[in-house]
Amino acid sequence: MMNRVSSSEIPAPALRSTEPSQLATELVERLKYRIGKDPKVAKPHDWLTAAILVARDRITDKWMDSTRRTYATGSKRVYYLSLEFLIGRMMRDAMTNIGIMDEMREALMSLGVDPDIIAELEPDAALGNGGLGRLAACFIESMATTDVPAYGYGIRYVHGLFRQEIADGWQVELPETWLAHGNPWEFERRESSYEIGFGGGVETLDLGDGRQRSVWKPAERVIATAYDTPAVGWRAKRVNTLRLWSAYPIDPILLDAFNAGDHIGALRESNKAESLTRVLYPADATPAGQELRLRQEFFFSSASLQDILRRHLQQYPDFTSLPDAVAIQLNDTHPAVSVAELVRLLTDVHGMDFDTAWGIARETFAYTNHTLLPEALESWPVPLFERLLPRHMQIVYAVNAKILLEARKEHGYDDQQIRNISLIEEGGERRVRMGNLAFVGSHSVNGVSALHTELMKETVFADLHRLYPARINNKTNGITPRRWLMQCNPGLFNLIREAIGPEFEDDAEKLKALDAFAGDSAFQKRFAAIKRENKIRLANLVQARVGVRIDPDAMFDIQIKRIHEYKRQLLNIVEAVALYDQIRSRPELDWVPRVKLFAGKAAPSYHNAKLIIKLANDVARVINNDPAVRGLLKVVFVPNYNVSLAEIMVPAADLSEQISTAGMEASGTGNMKFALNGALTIGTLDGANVEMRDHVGEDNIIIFGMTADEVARVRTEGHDPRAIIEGSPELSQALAAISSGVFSPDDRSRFTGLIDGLYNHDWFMVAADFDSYAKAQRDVDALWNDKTGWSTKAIHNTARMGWFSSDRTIRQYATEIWGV
Ligand code: B1H
Repeated sequence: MMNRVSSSEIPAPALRSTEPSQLATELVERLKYRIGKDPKVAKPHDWLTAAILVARDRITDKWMDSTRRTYATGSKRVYYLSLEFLIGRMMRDAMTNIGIMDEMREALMSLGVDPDIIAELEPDAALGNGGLGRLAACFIESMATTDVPAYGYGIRYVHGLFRQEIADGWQVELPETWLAHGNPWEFERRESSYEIGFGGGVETLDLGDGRQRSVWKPAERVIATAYDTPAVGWRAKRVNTLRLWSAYPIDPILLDAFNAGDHIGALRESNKAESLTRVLYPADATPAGQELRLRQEFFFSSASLQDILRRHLQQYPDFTSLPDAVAIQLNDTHPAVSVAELVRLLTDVHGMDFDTAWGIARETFAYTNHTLLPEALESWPVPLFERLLPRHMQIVYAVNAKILLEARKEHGYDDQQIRNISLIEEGGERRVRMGNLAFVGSHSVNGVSALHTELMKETVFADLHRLYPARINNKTNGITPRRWLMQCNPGLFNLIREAIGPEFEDDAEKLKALDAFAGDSAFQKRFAAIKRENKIRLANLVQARVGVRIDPDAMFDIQIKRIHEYKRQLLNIVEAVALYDQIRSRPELDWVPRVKLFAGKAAPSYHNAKLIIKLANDVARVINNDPAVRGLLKVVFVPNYNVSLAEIMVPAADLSEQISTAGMEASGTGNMKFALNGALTIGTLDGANVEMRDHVGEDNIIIFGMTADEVARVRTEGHDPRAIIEGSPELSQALAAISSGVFSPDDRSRFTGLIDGLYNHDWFMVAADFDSYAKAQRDVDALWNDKTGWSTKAIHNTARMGWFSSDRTIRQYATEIWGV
């Protein structure tokens, strides 16, 4: 940092050859000098590390190039703050994007190394729970691809999302250890370390001229140290940085205590500090609400902001230019405490007055909301917030006073409206509302699908929206077509390239040209043959992991996502039970052979979600072993769902289940991955399904069930699920079977409570939507029997999903929110 040189003084890196022979030379060199192994004794793991190092060195050249370019051009920087980055494996992505994939395979093979075996050894970086974390990972790749100078900021969890095992049908959580063999992708940056405080009190300094300054005196301090991972865009146009923070103690060991014989006490502080970044909270769509979580949120927010401000001062004289040089995107409310922390840093540390600091904060931050579930809106008890972050509590109160005054004086808000927009939830335990803080502290508040954004305006943020009507906007989610087509489905990728040429590689909307082939029978055959290959690959995996044989000529009907009642895996399982009944009672009918596949993790404390996993496994055991089914229906729960497993399941799907209760899935992104890979969707008019229907056309998607408006109406007016169930013989029979223990002979009442919930309130409309869903499934069967018709629709899906590229989403963020 000290001796800054201008970019013109540094020669551009010589373009390195990508000849396999050159790569092979580099592999052996890295193996010897960086890993210290002779090729003769190197283990597959050593080769993996060597391959990553060869790729990383080439990426590093581009990385420095990108960083220099950002400095030289004075471009605005985007900071994406997220407590989750669900990255998955990095090697294939990085090598495809820098264009050395085939050459590297050849180089490894020339050295007698099987590239597929070493690729399988790379751990799946699971620093996230589900869609929100995976979206952040797609965005990081798309920001590099679209040449947006960006940094992702997050936490370097030692243990990411738990590994799921299934024991006797139940989910068991085991620790995940992605760093066990080291992480060759990252660079430790000891010099980028910051102190982070907690607790203590606030002192007021008199500055003499009538002005005062607050000084926070924290009682505890830890160090945040940066670890950087390069994020390569398509064709390596740009390489951005993912900067993850790790917590360290200020004193690694209290030597006095140690020498006095207190060996445990000597390490207590150190353990406490390091525990901050040890594990990812495994909650999804429901916040953990634990003190450690608030500490994690503040820790990474403060470290990131200190880093951003330090970088800003290297290029600018002061912070008045911050909103012109910096855009900070808050990925949900998890980093929302950043709003107060930025105000604190600007006022208390850098001497700015409060109103100016507040204005700068609001111009700099933007907030993305990812859920409307009331239980998911983060809030912290005031006593906890105040104890951990006393100065931030004062800032929250000061902001609140300002906003409430404005609302009352200028907008005539009544008491109820004031209560709704307040940063403090009153009545009962007082709590700090992080959603409201993020809203008022940002110039942009976006939803993640058109429907979700409209519902945001009508529900959670109705009164804030009236106060700031220009603030809420929509940015429909997207997925990166590199990982979710090019890399996970090379067969389909090559077929498309042959048919329409390579333009779609740089602009996914060019996939449209494939529409012309939808009715072409020769093309349909090749499209179907690739799907079949992908299904065989999945069938082999299922055989190996679950021990169930599945027929690649059956329809693969797949629901993979976190297990949650609103996502309604239960609806799918109940329908499987109803179908099972029918196949047995009407064997003369021509049933379409189907395999219903499930995968997903449940939050460890979410009782019903874990019970639903057990139900899927109990139902699977009975159906798969009943000779009367004649193999026409199989049910499979594939354990330990993660990004790598999705990369095998998504390309193998014929039918994609996107069946959430309308109004509850903010967007969904799995829905997009399946359709892009030529699956038909059966889904509700929820989240981004609505826009998918608009793009693929209503003939190419199967929509069923209540709309969001209908769900809202039924919930306020009340409905009678018992009458609905009694009016549907199929449903009654399926529920009676489950409830009475047909699938759980060892514990006949295991599912009685779960099914009673459907009779008594049916909050998620499982009973209310059942008949419509079952009918839609029989329509799907009819479509399946028309092979040509099915292929046509599948090809239209692939052709028309280009708009859902995260490159499009990022371009919209860039122009409409970030101004880059
Ligand atoms: C989404 C979350 C989420 N919405 C709290 N909210 C969490 C909430 O650990 N926590 O406390 C973690 C995650 N995740 C998902 O975001 C939505 O449910 C999806 O519909 C959406 O596609 C995805 C990305 O926008």
